[in-house]
Amino acid sequence: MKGRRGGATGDLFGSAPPAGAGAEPLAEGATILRRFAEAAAPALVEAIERVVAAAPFRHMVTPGGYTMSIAMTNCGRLGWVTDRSGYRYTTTDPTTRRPWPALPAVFRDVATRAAAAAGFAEFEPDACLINRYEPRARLSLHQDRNERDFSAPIVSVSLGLRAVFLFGGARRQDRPRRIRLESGDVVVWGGPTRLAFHGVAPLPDGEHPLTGRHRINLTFRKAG
Ligand code: MD6
Ligand code: FE
Repeated sequence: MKGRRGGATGDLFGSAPPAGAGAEPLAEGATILRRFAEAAAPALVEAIERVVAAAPFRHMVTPGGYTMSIAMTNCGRLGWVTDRSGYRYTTTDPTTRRPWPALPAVFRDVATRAAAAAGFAEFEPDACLINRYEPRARLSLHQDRNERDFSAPIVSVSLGLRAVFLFGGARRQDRPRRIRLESGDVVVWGGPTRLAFHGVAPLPDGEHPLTGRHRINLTFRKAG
């Protein structure tokens, strides 16, 4: 895929970038690691397929009664869910009534390496929310505040179709910055802007060799 990125970060295929390489500050405590997960992306997609075979994608309902345009599932000890009674983390998938599938080793590996590259050496995720966007799907501005401990970062991995990530301020009305995220880009988000409002603009149509007409986002958290 043609990108507007310059050649400054070099070819990241086949080897992990050294800590700090390609790290782009987004806000205080938030860092973009461009293409950090590009080499691991095919293995991540395979692992997603195994998770989804056990815990299928589903469109959850918000407390306000709206069905989300994003399809979601989870892996790890805890999974994020929403229904008419609210947002929360559960140990059991409400659809299958089984525990969420375990965090695949390749997931944990990418998440902990990315956290370390952004300065969070101790990150141990216990939850991974898997979001699947189809063209026109979007995520309205929200804060992530269902986790117990806001001192742990969130590691967010983008796969497949590119999206525009909206990064706002402490108040919903703050006009968000627009950040293009491409396949393999990782955002590590912690510290003072941990509670910033953020979202994803409606996904443009397209085709990606890894994911077809989808974008998949993994968000790793220490939720419990
Ligand atoms: C997404 N991400 O990129 C949605 N939240 O599909 C999020 O809502 C998000 O990327 C907290 C931290 C990083 C994120
Ligand atoms: Fe979020």
